[in-house]
Amino acid sequence: MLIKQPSDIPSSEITPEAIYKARREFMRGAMSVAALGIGMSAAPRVLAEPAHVAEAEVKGPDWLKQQIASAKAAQTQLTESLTPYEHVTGYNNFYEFGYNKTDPAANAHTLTAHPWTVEIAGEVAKPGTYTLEDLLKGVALEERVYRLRCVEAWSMVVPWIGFSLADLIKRVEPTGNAKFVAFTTLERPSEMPEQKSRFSTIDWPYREGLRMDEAMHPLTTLAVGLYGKVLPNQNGAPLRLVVPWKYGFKYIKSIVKIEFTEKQPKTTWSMLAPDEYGFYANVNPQVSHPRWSQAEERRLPSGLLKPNIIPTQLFNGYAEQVAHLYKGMDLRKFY
Ligand SMILES: Nc1nc2c(c(=O)[nH]1)N[C@H]1C(S)=C(S)[C@@H](COP(=O)(O)O)O[C@H]1N2
Ligand SMILES: [Mo]
Repeated sequence: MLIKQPSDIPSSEITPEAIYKARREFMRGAMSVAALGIGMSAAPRVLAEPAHVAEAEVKGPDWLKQQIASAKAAQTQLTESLTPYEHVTGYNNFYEFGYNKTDPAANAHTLTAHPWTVEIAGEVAKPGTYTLEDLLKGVALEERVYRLRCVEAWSMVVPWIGFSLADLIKRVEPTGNAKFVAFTTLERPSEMPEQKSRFSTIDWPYREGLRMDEAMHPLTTLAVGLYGKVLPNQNGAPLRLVVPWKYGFKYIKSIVKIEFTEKQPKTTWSMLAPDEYGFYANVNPQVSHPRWSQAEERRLPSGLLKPNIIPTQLFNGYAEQVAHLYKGMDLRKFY
């Protein structure tokens, strides 16, 4: 995949090849811009090639499609290969639509993701019910290429389209009592078959949460798209969380409520199995899951002949950006 100006890339991401490609892309951009008679500062950033999907397949209002299509590449770009669109949208966890990896892609077409509203509640000066359009008004969307590491020890690299949760938080003005942010997924059994199941062990709706400083971190993203297109339902349309240094179960999908709280909120997986899944869920190769090691991961696409096993990195490779949030904390205790 492609990258942008070398000055935008943190030293940890730089490889000789990356520097070479960045220079080449920069020169190419500068040349085409010069040919148009525009200044150097307008050199285009390089985006992932948009998914090749039929327009009829992409569900969402025109204003959203336009806003997504005009997203710019983020300041820093990862140089690892992207996981192909078919895998990102065909191998999912979204238990509301079934427990197998292919169930969400097969079943999530029943979800009505547009129109959509999100309730902002709790310790905040501007609570209320906001439409998706309200939430995105004036927001400059970015393409952010991040690693996603599931607690089940597989991973992907996804070109999300979204914006920093911090931007939204600032707009709604949390009070001094807001210490945590709690998120809730839609509960609509008529469209989410597992919510009707009498055998489900999950206490719906799906819930997640972050500490306020984690929520305000610039890497913490609200995504509305991927691969240059509106977020497919199986990936959590129309709005889902992305917290790249944490395990995938923190990336709550199809969010209908964001609540600012004084106390640490209850979260779905830690309610279900508190010894196995914690509130923090920071990716950590040294802290094993009670039933398996977290030292390595299977990077998708992965097959029997080419399992593509790679070492897992502390904070999923984002330690330089986030380790300070946990200074002095015992990461074994607060898993
Ligand atoms: N509402 C809801 N959000 C969810 C889940 C879920 O079952 N329901 N699964 C989580 C898990 S375990 C992972 S790994 C990611 C997967 O995101 P993806 O399917 O877009 O890769 O979504 C997370 N968000
Ligand atoms: Mo996961």
